[in-house]
Amino acid sequence: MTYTTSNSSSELVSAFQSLEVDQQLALFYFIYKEMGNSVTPAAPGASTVSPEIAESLFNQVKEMSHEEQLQLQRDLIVGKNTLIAREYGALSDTTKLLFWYYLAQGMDNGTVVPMPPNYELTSEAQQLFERIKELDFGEQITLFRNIVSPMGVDPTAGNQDSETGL
Ligand code: 45D
Repeated sequence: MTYTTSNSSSELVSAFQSLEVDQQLALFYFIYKEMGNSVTPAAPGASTVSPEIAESLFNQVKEMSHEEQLQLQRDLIVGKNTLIAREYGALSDTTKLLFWYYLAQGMDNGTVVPMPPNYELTSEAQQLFERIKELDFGEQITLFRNIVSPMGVDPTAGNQDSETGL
């Protein structure tokens, strides 16, 4: 990996990972909302991003039912060994981030299961959110890459899963 991981970032990553799975999803969505239009998928300098690959993975998810879409996102977080989790695991970190960005956009345009109305963060997740808001943009990107990087299953390293046979 070519970017550096600062101590404060790894501490925030651990704090993020220690939240319950649904809280991680909810917080990540609130982060997306907070970032608003500051992210342009066509951002220059995106050397390791493969929009076509993120998009084709997203297109598979788009076809699923809302229930399956939610399960898939939970599975990615807990590292369940599924076909999509392995496809995800083969992406570069920035492409993983772009894939999450497409999911969040899908939530806003009705192709992906939306957040339940009035869903609230726990105080723990809310506190983490406040700390993330204080980071500058570059630090945020590094943090998000470090959050999405270990999700899914590394297809070159995963042990066989007796349940899925993968
Ligand atoms: O029913 O260099 C709950 C690129 C409760 C370009 C739920 C970039 C129960 C290259 C679980 C809450 C653009 C890649 C339901 C850079 C319940 C480049 C559902 C930057 C339904 C720098 C919750 C990209 C759900 C960046 C479904 C910064 C939650 C991208 C889903 C940032 C949450 C992307 C999702 C972010 C969150 C994406 C999908 C922050 C996605 C967040």
